[in-house]
Amino acid sequence: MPRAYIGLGSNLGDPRRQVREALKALDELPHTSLERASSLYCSAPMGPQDQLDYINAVAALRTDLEPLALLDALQAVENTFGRVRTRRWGERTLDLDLLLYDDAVIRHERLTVPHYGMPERAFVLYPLAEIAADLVIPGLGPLQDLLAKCPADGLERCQA
Ligand code: ROI
Repeated sequence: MPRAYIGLGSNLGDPRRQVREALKALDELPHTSLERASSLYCSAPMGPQDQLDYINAVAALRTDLEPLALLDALQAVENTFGRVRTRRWGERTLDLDLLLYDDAVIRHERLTVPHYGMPERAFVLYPLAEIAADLVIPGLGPLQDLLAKCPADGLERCQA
């Protein structure tokens, strides 16, 4: 079964609870199971600074959904959490990003895989390394090399 990595983020409502509930929702998707989940991390916002800190995590899924079907399923979960999009790079109740799908490189109008923001995003790379330290990312190289170039600036594990 293909393996997909999903980035989770939230900074509105009750972010910890939303991220935990979202992990459950991922495990309940059709033809999909949650294989691993990172700890929860607290991170300062990337983008406008006048918003609350984020809770972030990364999940590994096993799924028989094709990439675009998985994207649809992720967006449906975001919607059930009442996702509100305010401004660009603004606060959100739940963000689910399809980061990686096996070794696929996808350039589709709705979907770019590997996710374009990965190299700069400590809140993606560090949780990902917790569950997949040896990963080699198509087109980007070893995860450990990306980590070496991406300061953890303020990212903190914040379980419970
Ligand atoms: N900043 C952090 N720290 N975590 C996120 O998940 C996150 N998501 C986003 C933007 C607005 C870019 N900033 C973020 O979409």
